[in-house]
Amino acid sequence: MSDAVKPKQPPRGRFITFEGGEGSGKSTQIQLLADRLNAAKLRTITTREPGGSAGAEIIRHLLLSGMAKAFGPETESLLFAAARDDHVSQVIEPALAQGTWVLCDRFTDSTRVYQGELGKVDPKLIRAMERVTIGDLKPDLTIILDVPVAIGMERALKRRGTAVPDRFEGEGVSFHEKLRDAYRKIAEGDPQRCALVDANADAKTVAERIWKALRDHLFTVATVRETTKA
Ligand code: Z5A
Repeated sequence: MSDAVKPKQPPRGRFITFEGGEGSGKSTQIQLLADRLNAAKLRTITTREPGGSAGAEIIRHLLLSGMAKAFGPETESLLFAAARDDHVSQVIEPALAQGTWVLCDRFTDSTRVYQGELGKVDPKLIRAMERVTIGDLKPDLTIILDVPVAIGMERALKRRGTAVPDRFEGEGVSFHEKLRDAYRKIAEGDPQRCALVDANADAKTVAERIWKALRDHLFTVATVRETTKA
């Protein structure tokens, strides 16, 4: 087929991940950002980890019910990796290839923090699993929502009501403090990819902070040209 009649490939979508501790407001903010991007005519989907594809949702149940906890953090890491592998190949990559923006609630940084920093899984194993599951796929931007632990736990408790805490919600204050520190360290170490956003404010204010971070990181002159051509 000559170049003149080849169907035009849309520009690849952008991949934005959201990270942070419990109750930091990821799900709330992902939805607000998706609404804003869709309104700007940028086709956008939201998804989550663990889960996001049929196979990965089954593994999510295994992990969050606590059934896998007895096997230790290495095995839990392998299960998170298996879920990610399915999610990336079935949902994330096809959407990006079609020019859709993908907003994902948690991704590889969660494994680095929860299983790596807190579970003490060898970083070499974490990196090896990343090579297998995501290859060269790297988020264009990672929003890390930062909130004091007491506030995050209070929000999560309020939302949970009388329901039983899941595998990770059952952890204590010091676990969540270490988590927060680990996320701040990731943001500090990779400022090109990560934006640390102060999430200790009302949802609308946090959404504006995220929009600013997105503009600063992604909407360079080249990106605006590329997306308006699509
Ligand atoms: N995990 C892992 O260990 N390794 C991995 O590789 C991956 C994950 C991928 C998934 O839990 C667990 O899996 C997670 C890490 C582990 N464990 N924890 N904890 P999940 O998907 O069930 O939940 P989560 O990711 O932790 O998110 P969350 O606790 O559900 O919260 P959130 O999404 O960050 O927040 P939210 O649902 O938007 O808001 C929580 C409540 O606060 C809700 O009532 C809101 O209305 C309220 N809210 C939100 N924003 C505000 C503001 N700005 N002000 C006041 N109130 C607010």
